[in-house]
Amino acid sequence: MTTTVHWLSVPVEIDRERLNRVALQSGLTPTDEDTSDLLVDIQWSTEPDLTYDSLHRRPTDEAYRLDLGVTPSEHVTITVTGPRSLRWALVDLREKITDPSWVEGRIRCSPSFVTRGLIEGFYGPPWTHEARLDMVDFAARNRLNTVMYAPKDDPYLRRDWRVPHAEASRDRLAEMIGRCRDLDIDAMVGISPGLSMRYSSDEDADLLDAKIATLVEVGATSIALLYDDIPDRLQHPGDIEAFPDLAAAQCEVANRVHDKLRVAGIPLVVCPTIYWGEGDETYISALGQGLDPRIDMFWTGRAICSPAITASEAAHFARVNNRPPLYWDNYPVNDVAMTAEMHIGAYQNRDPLLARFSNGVMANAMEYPEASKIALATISDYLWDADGYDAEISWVRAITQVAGAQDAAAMLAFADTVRASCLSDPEPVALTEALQAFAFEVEYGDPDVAGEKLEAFAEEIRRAAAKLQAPDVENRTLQAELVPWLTKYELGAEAVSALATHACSDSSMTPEGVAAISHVLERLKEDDHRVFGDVLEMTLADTIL
Ligand code: GDL
Repeated sequence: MTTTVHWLSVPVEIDRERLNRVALQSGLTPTDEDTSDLLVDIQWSTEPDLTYDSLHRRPTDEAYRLDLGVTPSEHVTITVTGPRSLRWALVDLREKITDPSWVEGRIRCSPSFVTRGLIEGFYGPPWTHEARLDMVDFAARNRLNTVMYAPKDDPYLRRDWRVPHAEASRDRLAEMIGRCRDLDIDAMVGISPGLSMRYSSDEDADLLDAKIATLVEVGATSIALLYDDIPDRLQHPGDIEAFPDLAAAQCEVANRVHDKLRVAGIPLVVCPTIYWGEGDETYISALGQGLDPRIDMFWTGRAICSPAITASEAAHFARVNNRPPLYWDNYPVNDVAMTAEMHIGAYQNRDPLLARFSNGVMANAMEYPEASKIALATISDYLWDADGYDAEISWVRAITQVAGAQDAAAMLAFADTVRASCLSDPEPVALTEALQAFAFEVEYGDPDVAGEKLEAFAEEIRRAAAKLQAPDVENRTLQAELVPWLTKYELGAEAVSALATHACSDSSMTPEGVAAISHVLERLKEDDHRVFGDVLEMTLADTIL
């Protein structure tokens, strides 16, 4: 369903053609009809209340004001301060018009965090070019302002960093960055020379400059120098002779790169080799002291994949390292040791006060772009309004946005069974409750009723699995990414059904019952995709003890 918009007035500062393009990109169709869904009056402002971010003490181009009438078609005034502010206002209006809780009145809107982004920075097959472009569109529709390109398996940026880009790769990168520019999004590109770079070598310094010059030529608006996942001590004899330690070598290279980029107005971010911990360890504090304070430092928090991030941890990092951390948050990424998990749960355990001590968060996505969007949509909600963020509400909104309204209920039921991640207890809430209620009813109530209720739950799983695996599902790309997890989910219905049939007696089980449960348990164990946490297999194993 399209939402139409009619402009009641447009200030001279705004180019109408661009305005209509931004509206379309935000999901609004401009029309000349004054019977449209939205009637919008646009105003331009330079007032400090909208152009200054007092929390981070810097100018902002992202704030806007909405004056909402009793209904959307009655009259809406948006007061904007520039291209980004206009874009976010239109995205917000597009969201609000479908929200039944539309409230009349004046709202000043501005993001909690300065940098809000996503990273293609995982190990594994990089996204396709089309998926990457689509992800930039997704970022814009969710008011994320930064996209970082740094897949570990792009040879030109890591293993073969010295080799100049082939024309086709360069063109694809330029197109992706062009899409970012068109959508008012910063395009950050990460370069990782550290697997083989000699920090003291002039020749390597020139090659690094040449590679960075290519990235700037194709339009990168910021550069990240990534020293993660490389040897954590100096190895080359020339480096050992030239520098007291790794931090000194890395600072010299980074500060030199920063000086060059500064001339072109391009900011630099550095990712340390040890990028997690307390923030005051010897290496990181040496890096923090040695890097030019205008360089941002990536930090993943207390662990590589941090279960929680608090404002006081960020404040401690900032004190020791001369700058607030820019979080590289390893969620929803599921590479390396996490490949059996599917991270489609809501973002959680990030302090609502974090924005006071950090300029931003960049979320590292999964190799599955479509499935990543679920967590990323919740992350964007948190980053825009950390105080008002409600993980459950945001999760339902995200699932509806990505899976489609038709399949949202089935997807929520499935998503409840794949909670396992660094952020969340792996146990599925609904299934755990159903199994506990079953055991109680068998022991203290009516075993037949217990069996019927659990069978009804198995049927719910069966129905949700069938809906999500059906050819007419709304998001086919998402479906394809979830295949192995959905297959196991479907098997879970069989397992729950076997319990309902054979374990609903408080006396011992029949030999057929034991055989049926053992069989389904074996099949569940053979498939290591993380679905149903531990509770299902544990319950099955307990019943045949
Ligand atoms: C890492 C890598 C990242 C990877 C992630 C999860 C950083 C800075 N680097 O160590 O590329 O996807 O862990 O495995 O996090």
